[in-house]
Amino acid sequence: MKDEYEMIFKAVVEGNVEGAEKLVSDSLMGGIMAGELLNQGLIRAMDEVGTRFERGDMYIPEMLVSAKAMKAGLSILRPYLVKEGIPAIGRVIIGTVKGDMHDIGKNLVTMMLEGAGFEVIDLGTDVAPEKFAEAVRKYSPDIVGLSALLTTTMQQMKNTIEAIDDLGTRDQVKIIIGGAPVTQEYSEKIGADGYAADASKAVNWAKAIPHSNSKVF
Ligand code: B1M
Repeated sequence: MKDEYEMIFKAVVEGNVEGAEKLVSDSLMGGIMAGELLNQGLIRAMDEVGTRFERGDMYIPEMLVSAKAMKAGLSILRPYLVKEGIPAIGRVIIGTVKGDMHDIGKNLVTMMLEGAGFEVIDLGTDVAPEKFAEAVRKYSPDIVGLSALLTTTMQQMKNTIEAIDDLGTRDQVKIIIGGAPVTQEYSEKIGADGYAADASKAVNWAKAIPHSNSKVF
């Protein structure tokens, strides 16, 4: 394993934003391929972050800083990945449901999915069911992710799934839901395909389903 990969891995796991950015930039200048830096450095690091989080060796604030470092490195890499034609492993549309402004968890899930190699289209917060449905029609994602933090906005997840069902292409997309008040049982009740209790589990779930919409970054 090249030293550069190890240094990038360490910078991301330790949440060293400037370090990750500089190391990725220097490695590119040194002639290392962007795809290798992505897989051997950034994605491997976020896998490690997910594993440590699941073991209880890492907590949300640290995970957020690692995700930030990964994002900083990824922003340097992105134009080179386009040039190299490295495909994203799948396309995800994500958002916090209507009436709900909480976005820290949703942003964490987004960053972890990007770190795992997914293209993520983030619709933001307070996203109406029709807006999700419109985005599904426009972008044909593999996965739709819905986040809700309030018991009062959970119902919007059901409404959103119904709006997506109405498009008539429900078999082409998988829907995952998450957020503090959400449960596996609720996910089954409203017809979602999956539930994740945290960002790391959301990534594992997303990686495990088949993806047809891989596209260049
Ligand atoms: Co509000 N808030 N908040 N809040 N807030 C909660 C959720 C609450 C539990 C606090 C409490 O009373 N104890 C409570 C909800 C009660 C309930 O419904 N049962 C509450 C309330 C009541 C409110 C307001 C109504 C308060 C008011 O104005 N009276 C109001 C609502 C505004 C609105 O949305 N319309 C409100 C406002 C706010 C702030 C704006 C101040 C701020 C949000 C800032 C922001 O997000 N930009 C805020 C915050 C910060 C919180 C708490 C303190 C923290 C939430 C958080 O960011 N956690 C929260 C109390 C708490 O949870 N302890 C609370 C960290 C984050 C990383 O975790 O979001 O759970 P979480 O995400 C996790 C998992 O859930 C999962 O992965 C993430 C990472 O592991 N996950 C997914 C999340 N989405 C996923 C999607 C997936 C998969 C996994 O697939 C797509």
